[in-house]
Amino acid sequence: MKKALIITDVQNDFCPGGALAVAGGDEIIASINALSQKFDRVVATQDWHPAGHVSFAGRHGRRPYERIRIASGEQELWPDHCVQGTAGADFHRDLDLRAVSLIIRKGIHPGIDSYSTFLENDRKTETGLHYYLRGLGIESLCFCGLATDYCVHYSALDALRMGFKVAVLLSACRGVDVPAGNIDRALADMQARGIRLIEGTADPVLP
Ligand code: VGL
Ligand code: ZN
Repeated sequence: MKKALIITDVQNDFCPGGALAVAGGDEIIASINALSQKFDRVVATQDWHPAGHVSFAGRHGRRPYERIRIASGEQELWPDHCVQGTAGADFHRDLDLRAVSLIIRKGIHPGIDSYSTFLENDRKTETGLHYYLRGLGIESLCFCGLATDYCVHYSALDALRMGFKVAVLLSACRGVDVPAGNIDRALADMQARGIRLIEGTADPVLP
């Protein structure tokens, strides 16, 4: 069975010192780099927002981490992050991109956020990633990267809905954990739905 590694949002803004820093976000890079050779394809994703994006608290005169209702539903508000073309949106410099054949950029529309790297939060706008993977005959996906409880969680769920076998490599992920307990809730949800949660990355037994 052909399998792909999906490296999620290992960008400066999600690493220590970044605008939306995830604790230990940079600690996972070495294990991600070591994983790439074990897959038929490696895809990297990038959160890639226009300035003034709908997920930015400042645009609504609110504070980061509040929640509001917008056209597409409930929206968490974040500090400005991963603005297109800025250093914060760049991949972390230590991430080895040599094996990456495709980079998917998501959250590119001013009025729609996107946690999933398949379907944006309006649940209609496609990134096109599943056509690529399907077209290559890939059936099994492994997720790693940032953040466990947002982009990894939502992407893994969509992958499952689209009929892929799905695993999440926990030691190669870190989460935001906002609100508190969010990582544990995300893990329980993924497990309950049949997503394989894998602890070590040394020699993962993939689905
Ligand atoms: C993400 C919050 C806002 C993520 C992206 O990559 O998990 N989280 N934008
Ligand atoms: Zn974002």
